[in-house]
Amino acid sequence: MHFFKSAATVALLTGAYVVSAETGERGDAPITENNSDRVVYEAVFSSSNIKSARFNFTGTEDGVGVLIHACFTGVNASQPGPYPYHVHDFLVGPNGNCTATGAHLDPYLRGEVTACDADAPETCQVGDLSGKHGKASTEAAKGTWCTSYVDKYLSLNSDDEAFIGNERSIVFHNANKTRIGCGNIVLAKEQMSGGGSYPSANATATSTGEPPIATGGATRVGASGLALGLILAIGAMLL
Ligand SMILES: *[C@@H]1O[C@H](CO)[C@@H](O)[C@H](O)[C@H]1NC(C)=O
Ligand SMILES: *[C@@H]1O[C@H](CO)[C@@H](O)[C@H](O)[C@H]1NC(C)=O
Ligand SMILES: *[C@@H]1O[C@H](CO)[C@@H](O)[C@H](O)[C@H]1NC(C)=O
Ligand SMILES: *[C@@H]1O[C@H](CO)[C@@H](O)[C@H](O)[C@H]1NC(C)=O
Ligand SMILES: *[C@@H]1O[C@H](CO)[C@@H](O)[C@H](O)[C@H]1NC(C)=O
Ligand SMILES: *[C@@H]1O[C@H](CO)[C@@H](O)[C@H](O)[C@H]1NC(C)=O
Ligand SMILES: [Cu+2]
Repeated sequence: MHFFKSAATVALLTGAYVVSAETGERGDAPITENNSDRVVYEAVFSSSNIKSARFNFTGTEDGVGVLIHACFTGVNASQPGPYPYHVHDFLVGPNGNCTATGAHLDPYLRGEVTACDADAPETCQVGDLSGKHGKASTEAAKGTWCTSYVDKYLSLNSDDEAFIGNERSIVFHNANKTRIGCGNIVLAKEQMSGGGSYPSANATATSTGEPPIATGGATRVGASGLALGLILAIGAMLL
């Protein structure tokens, strides 16, 4: 819920209800482990408004989090930037329909209402890559702009709720949130021996059941949020 951890003490001392970051209804996103650096997922797409977007996702040497490389080339300069981009819940629809990708990957149900606080990334929607790591620069409208980072909350393991390999997609937005490009995240490589240092946890194992569906945050702000905030504040006092 909308409750800022480091503001807990302030809230306790002043009795004030501080809204800054929003923890999911199901808690903060856990740091993921066992992400093999022999596994590579990709998302590559283009649209009338972006010449190319290329993502790759691999595990890390110590298995913690997912290493992401992303490059954006030739964004139509008439599209206002900087550009947010996210992991969305569903595959791209027929004819490149970005609306069909649904909402952001948000297995811990923190919703959209409160913006992601990059200083508390565990409280952000798991799929909110630009919220946690910065929006794509308007340099992408002049040529190519690339970025690279480890996101500690995505997973390459099919039994993890933050798994990105079960029919997820990437959506690229303009500054006013219009979806201007999208593409599916697909398995590019799973090397079972050699080549990497972290053992494969078998990310291709078939995932069972429905993917968790982000429902958006609108229904979760209000009295229950306030109550939970107070309960958490009291809990923090007891620690
Ligand atoms: C990672 O793998 C180790 C060894 O198989 C296991 O003990 C641990 O529980 C795994 N961690 C997660 C988060 O699955
Ligand atoms: C991921 O993309 C970066 C930048 O384009 C590239 O240097 C790197 O080789 C790619 N890694 C994999 C595993 O595809
Ligand atoms: C860029 O977008 C504008 C406005 O939508 C459009 O008129 C123009 O044709 C686009 N440019 C290219 C190169 O697609
Ligand atoms: C968002 O930006 C696009 C491209 O500039 C424009 O066509 C659209 O009308 C804008 N939408 C809003 C809600 O401002
Ligand atoms: C795009 O997908 C959405 C959601 O699935 C659907 O409602 C809409 O009709 C589709 N639009 C087109 C042009 O197919
Ligand atoms: C990974 O999963 C696939 C599909 O279930 C299976 O065929 C393969 O043997 C597994 N590989 C390992 C190393 O467990
Ligand atoms: Cu999005």
